[in-house]
Amino acid sequence: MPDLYIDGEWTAAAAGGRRDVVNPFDASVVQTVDEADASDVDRAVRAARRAFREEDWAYAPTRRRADVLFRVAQLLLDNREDIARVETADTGKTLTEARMDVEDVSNAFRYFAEIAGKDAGRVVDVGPDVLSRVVYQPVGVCALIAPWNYPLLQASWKVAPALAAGNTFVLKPSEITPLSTITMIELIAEAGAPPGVANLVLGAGATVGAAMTSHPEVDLVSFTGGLATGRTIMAGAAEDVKNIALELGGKNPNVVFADADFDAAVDYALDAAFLHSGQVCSAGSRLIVEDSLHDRFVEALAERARAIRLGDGTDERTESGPLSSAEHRDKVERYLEIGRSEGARLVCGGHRPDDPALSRGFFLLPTIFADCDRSMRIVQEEVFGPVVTVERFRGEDEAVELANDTRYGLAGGVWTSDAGRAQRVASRLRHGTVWINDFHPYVPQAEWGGFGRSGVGRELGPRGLEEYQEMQHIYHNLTPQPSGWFKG
Ligand code: TXE
Repeated sequence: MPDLYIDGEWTAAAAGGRRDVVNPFDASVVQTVDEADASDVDRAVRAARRAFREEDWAYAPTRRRADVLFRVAQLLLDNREDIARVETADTGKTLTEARMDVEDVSNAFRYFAEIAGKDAGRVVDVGPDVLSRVVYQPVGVCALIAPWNYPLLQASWKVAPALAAGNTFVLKPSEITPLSTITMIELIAEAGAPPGVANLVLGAGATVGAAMTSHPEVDLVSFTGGLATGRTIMAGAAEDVKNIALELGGKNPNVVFADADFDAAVDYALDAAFLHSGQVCSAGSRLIVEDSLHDRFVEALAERARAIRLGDGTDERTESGPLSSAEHRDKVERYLEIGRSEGARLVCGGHRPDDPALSRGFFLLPTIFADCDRSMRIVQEEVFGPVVTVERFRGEDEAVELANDTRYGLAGGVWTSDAGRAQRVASRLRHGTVWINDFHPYVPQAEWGGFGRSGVGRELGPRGLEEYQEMQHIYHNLTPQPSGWFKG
């Protein structure tokens, strides 16, 4: 079966392009898929426009769309194991994490199905002769561009609200991790989305992605990925004044006070930094530890980091997989060099594993740099690998100052047993999500997104739906009379 999905049909790329999808565990080819070009994007966008105008979708009762989303949520669970295995082969992440991702994706579909019709807008009181309503309308045709670290999850945070609000879309997963997204589109079709509502194109960002974001028939672009690409997309969207939502990652502080529960804080600092080899937009890659606790904390963290079991994601004993691609590992290795040359002290890791069983995969050892300071690039720039930097602080004010000394602002953690301090520090952090005595959890009911250069707009929560809605004021004069403004 061909891999592009346009106007309700599975179709090959017009120019016959193909691309190998590689398993990062051993560099083997998992599958070869169709590779679109700008002409396929044009077909897909036109199909989405047609469906927006003609299909029983954009202006159908909300129930119609919610039913489709509820069905997708169930189909995802019915196919959980198969999808998780595909995601593991594509990304290298552990099966345990991939299974959790599928459940989270199902929850996102269910959440947006539940809230789709909850808020019908409001009636504005203008007096008895006027019915004045402020209502929500779909934005139109959406270009949705997802990254490779959580391919299915991040696509679903766009697809589910876009559908719930009555939009049609063209979706592009990352060229290196398209497989689980193909399955998701199959399930959306099976769940009853009309032809042209959900369209899928595969291919490179510079060609296919750029054709999507510059297409004049696209009304909204939602993108998750790197800062540099986000800037390009934002500049491109200006031409047609498209609506835009961007999630661009972070350099997320994890602040540990000396009165924190030591074992829990060490354990979560490990998760924060090394889950999915640090390829998480909210990774706690910047550890900030109170001076009096610092040495003991770093020692305990390093002992645990050295024990992380790297391996094949399908092996249930594996705790962490490889990086997603050879190119991405090259980038992270350049940062290891930068860290060393800036004078950061390498506590553990810093190179590829010696284990011959891992030699074909894109692995790097969990790495801790201590004695870091905020002027260092390794502290300021998103490395997006299994690399954590450690800084020291004395007192609450310095902790806050360091944690906010970033141009990003996606997420952060605070560890302390003093509830007052926890709340005080949390509300001073300039980050979109703050965890207290925890790290990483998110829930579909709460907005996700960043301050500063972490992006524009929010995903999840009621606001995550609003991103895909236009507000419309409908003013109805119930007793029209001549106005008499012009006398002639
Ligand atoms: O991402 P890109 P890259 C960060 C992380 C990483 C860096 C670069 O620091 O090292 O970004 O990663 C598509 N027009 N994050 O280069 O390019 C691309 O095809 C339209 C953070 O791999 O941003 C893919 O589908 N689309 C992050 C998507 O953008 C374009 C997740 C993301 O790829 C395009 C991933 C263009 N001109 C990386 N160029 C997070 N926020 O979670 C590329 N794309």
